[in-house]
Amino acid sequence: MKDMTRRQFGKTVAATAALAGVGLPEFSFSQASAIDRRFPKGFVWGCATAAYQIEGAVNEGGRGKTNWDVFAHTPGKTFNGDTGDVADDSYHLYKEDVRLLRNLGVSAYRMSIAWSRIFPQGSGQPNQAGLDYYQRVLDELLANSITPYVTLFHWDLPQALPGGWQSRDTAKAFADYAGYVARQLSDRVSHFMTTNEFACFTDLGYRVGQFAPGLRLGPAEVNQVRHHGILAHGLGVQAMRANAPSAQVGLAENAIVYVPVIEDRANIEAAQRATRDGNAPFLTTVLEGQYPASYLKREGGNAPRIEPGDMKAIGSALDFVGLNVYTPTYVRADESPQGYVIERPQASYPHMASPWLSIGPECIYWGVRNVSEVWHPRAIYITENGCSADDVVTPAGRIEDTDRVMYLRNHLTHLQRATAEGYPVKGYFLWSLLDNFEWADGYSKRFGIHYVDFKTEKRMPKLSAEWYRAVIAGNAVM
Ligand code: GBH
Repeated sequence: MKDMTRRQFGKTVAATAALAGVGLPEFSFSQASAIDRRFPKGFVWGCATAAYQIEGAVNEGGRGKTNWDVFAHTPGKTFNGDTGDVADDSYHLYKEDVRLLRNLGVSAYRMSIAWSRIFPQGSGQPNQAGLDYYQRVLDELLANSITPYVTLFHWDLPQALPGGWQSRDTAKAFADYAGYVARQLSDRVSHFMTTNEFACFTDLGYRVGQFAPGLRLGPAEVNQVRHHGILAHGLGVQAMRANAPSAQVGLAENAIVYVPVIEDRANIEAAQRATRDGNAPFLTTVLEGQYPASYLKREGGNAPRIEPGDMKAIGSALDFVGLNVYTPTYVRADESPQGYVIERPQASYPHMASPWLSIGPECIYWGVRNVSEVWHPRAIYITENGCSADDVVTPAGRIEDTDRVMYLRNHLTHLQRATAEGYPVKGYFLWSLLDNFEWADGYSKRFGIHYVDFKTEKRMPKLSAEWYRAVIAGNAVM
């Protein structure tokens, strides 16, 4: 088939089918594929960022210190000692960033609010300058017909809160902050996400120690931290409902995505069982309003201490579930009591520039499908998807990130399948608009579709930005 054009191939297929006595409808191959690749009308296209990763200006506008300021300034915690002190300087350059969004043609932008700009001490007195800043950013977006989707907590925790997520009071402080922001900003914002990725600000911060605050606690304490994380979300939802009854409220969660090794009934069911188990302390509990019995049994005496009202708050109904999807976890049905086994990646399994970022684009389809079939949420958004790549600027000043385009195009192909099969996925936010502070990896990993020269803060569209613009214009995989 090497020298065959697609048209010839189509004819051959049709001829073969005719020979086999199978009637094929009259169609041209290229037309059919254009139709198949389209997304539903009104599909939301956006880009995502987070406050500490882009804003900089850590000492301006009355902003209070956060756990990430402290962590990044602790020697040995981040690559090269990098910090978010300046980052993309979006605090000052936000109008330029909105211009980039506008050039892409996105209809939405997912951004986060720095809690410590609104409440420098985490609770108590709000800071008007912080609120004013976000009102300016939101007004700039709205003036450019870009709908803001706002995350309230993307890991930058006010340092002044005693004990951080080890304290139950932090969940209550979050609810006060969420309610206040909902009241103040719901004139400009109709979609809010409470928290971003429970496992990252709980397990990675308090068990693995790779993220702020860099602790390695035991299982009982870790389960309590996890409980405070989902409790913050739940109390936050309640506070937002009370203060902004018409707002759409959800969360952004990097649920583990289980991909059946073979797409047959047994393995698909295995993937669904794994979805409930593997996400037990987080998304499963949030969407079911109780910890799975198997989780409580497994944790035994280390299970979290729960107070009256906690589970009701945690299980608050949501308007949408946001999924941050990057990598697959392959699962196979087996005869074990749990009914499945997880396949670890082989040494030769391909990944993007970040070693953890295994390439398995069907994960975006299974992320949507597993969550839909297990919990039937009203709506799903892909709140993050994207990749790191070893971008270089050519002498001609271009960034030809064909590997990122490959990654993104393949994911959209599988996301389009999810929409075509009727799963309720309403939009897609590409991570990220800009290269930015990649947490423990500092500035060593670039996820942007715009290149940022961190010496000059100059932004340059990569090939992937040009590609995304075409996707949005065509509302189709391009
Ligand atoms: C998201 O996390 C975040 O929401 C976003 O802020 C971030 O910039 C983006 O993805 C890209 O990373 O080093 O092997 O221990 C995605 C989930 C969890 C993936 C932590 C990387 C570290 C793996 N991330 N994980 S490892």
